[in-house]
Amino acid sequence: MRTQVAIIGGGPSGLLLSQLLNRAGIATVVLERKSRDYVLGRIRAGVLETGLVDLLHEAGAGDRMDREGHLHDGCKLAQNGRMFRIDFRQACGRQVMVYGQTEVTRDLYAAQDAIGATVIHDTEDVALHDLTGTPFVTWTDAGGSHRLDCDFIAGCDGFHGISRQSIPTDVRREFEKIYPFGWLGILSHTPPADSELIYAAHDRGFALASMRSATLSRSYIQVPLTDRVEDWSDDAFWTEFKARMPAEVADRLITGPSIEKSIAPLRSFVSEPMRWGRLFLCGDASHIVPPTGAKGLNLAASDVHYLYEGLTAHYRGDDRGIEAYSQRALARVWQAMRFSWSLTMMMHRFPGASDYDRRMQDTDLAQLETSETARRLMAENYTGLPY
Ligand code: FAS
Ligand code: PHB
Repeated sequence: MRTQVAIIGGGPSGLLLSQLLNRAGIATVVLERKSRDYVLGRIRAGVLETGLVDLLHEAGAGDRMDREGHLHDGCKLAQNGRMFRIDFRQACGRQVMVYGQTEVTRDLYAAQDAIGATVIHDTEDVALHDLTGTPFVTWTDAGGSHRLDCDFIAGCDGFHGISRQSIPTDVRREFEKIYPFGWLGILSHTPPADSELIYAAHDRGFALASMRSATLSRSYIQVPLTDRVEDWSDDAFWTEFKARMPAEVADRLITGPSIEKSIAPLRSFVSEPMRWGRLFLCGDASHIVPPTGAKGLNLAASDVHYLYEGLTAHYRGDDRGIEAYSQRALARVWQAMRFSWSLTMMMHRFPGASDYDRRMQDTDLAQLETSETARRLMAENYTGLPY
C-alpha cells in the first residue's frame, strides 16, 4: 500500500487531520488500534475553543455541533461556597462551545465515511520505519501483516502510543509534573447543576459541574490518587459533590445514577520536539494537560491546524510550514500548559500545603473576582489563544 500521509491513531487528532487533508486532495490512511465502538465509548472533553469549532466547520463535520452544541458566554468560579462569574464576552469578546469530545469524534467518523477515507481499525504491532529517510509503517491485523509506504507520518496516537517512542531518546526532551490527586468523573442523565460550568475550590477539594446537554451532566470531584472507582457509590459521589458546591447550587441539584464513572490522573507533560524527520506528533502523543483548563482536546486541534497548513503548503512546493511546525505548535502548547497548571494549582487542595500556600490560592481567586485585567487574561486563555 502507498499513501501521502500515514496517520497513527483514530482519535480526534487523527480523524480531524485526515478529514482536512483529504478535503485538500491529500491522500491519507488512518491506523487505529481499537474498534470504532471502543473509541466512541470514551467519555472525555466537553469544551471546544473557537479554533476547534472553526476547524470542524472547515472539515465539513460541524453541522450537528451547530444544532446540538451550546455556546457559553462565561463560566463560574466558587470558593468555599461563594460564587462569581467570568464573563468571556465582556472580557474578551469570545465564547466556548460545550459539545462532548465523543460527539466530535462521532461526527468526524461520519465525515470520514462520507468521503470514503481509509480508516483501518484493530491494527496491532504498528511500527514506524526509516523516519529520516523514506518512511513506511508496518502492522498486523486479522488479515495478516501489512506495509504502508508514505511521504509523511502523523503520530496522533495519544500518550500511550508508539509515535513519540519512535523518536530517539537522545533527541527527545520530556517535561513532566504529576499532581497528587485525580478527578473522579461521572456522566448522568440529570439536568446540569447550572446553565454554565462551575469550577469550585473548597477545603474538601475541587469539584467541577459540567454538562453535555440540558439532560446530560458531567460532574467531577478531586480524589486522592489511592482512590478506586469502586470506592465511590453514586450516593457518596453526589453527597461529596454537593458539599463542595455553593449551597444555592447544591440545594437545587437533581442527582441520579451514573451511566459512566471513571478516575483520571492529572499530569502536565510535554515531549519536544514534535517533529523527527518525516514524523510529526499531534495532540496527546506529544503533550498532556490537566483537564482543569479544558485544553487537552483544543491543543490537539491547534497542532492539527499547524500540521494541516504545513503539509498542504509542502505539496504546493513550500516547506516553511513543516520546517516551523514543532516550534509553532510548542509555542501554543506551552501557553496552554501554563494556563492549565495555574488553574490546577489555584483550584485544588494539595496534601501538605502550608497555610501560606492556601492564602496564595485564596488571593489568586480574589484577584480574579476583583480585577478586570485578571478576568480578561483568564477569559482569553480559557476561550483559546489565537492560532
Ligand atoms: P487520543 O488519546 O484521544 O487518541 C489516540 C488514539 O490513538 C486512540 O484512539 C488510541 O486507541 C490510538 N492508538 C494508541 N496507540 C496506538 C497504536 N500503537 N496504533 C494505532 N492506534 C493507536 N481534555 C479536555 O480538554 N477536557 C477533559 O475533560 C478531558 N478529560 C480526559 C479524560 C481522560 C481519561 C483522558 C485520557 C483524557 C482527557 N482529556 C480531556 C484529554 C483528551 O480529551 C485528549 O486531549 C484528546 O483525546 C486528545 O486527542 P488525541 O490526540 O487524538 O489522542
Ligand atoms: C467536561 O465537560 O468533561 C469538562 C469541561 C471542562 C473542563 C474539564 C472537563 O475543564
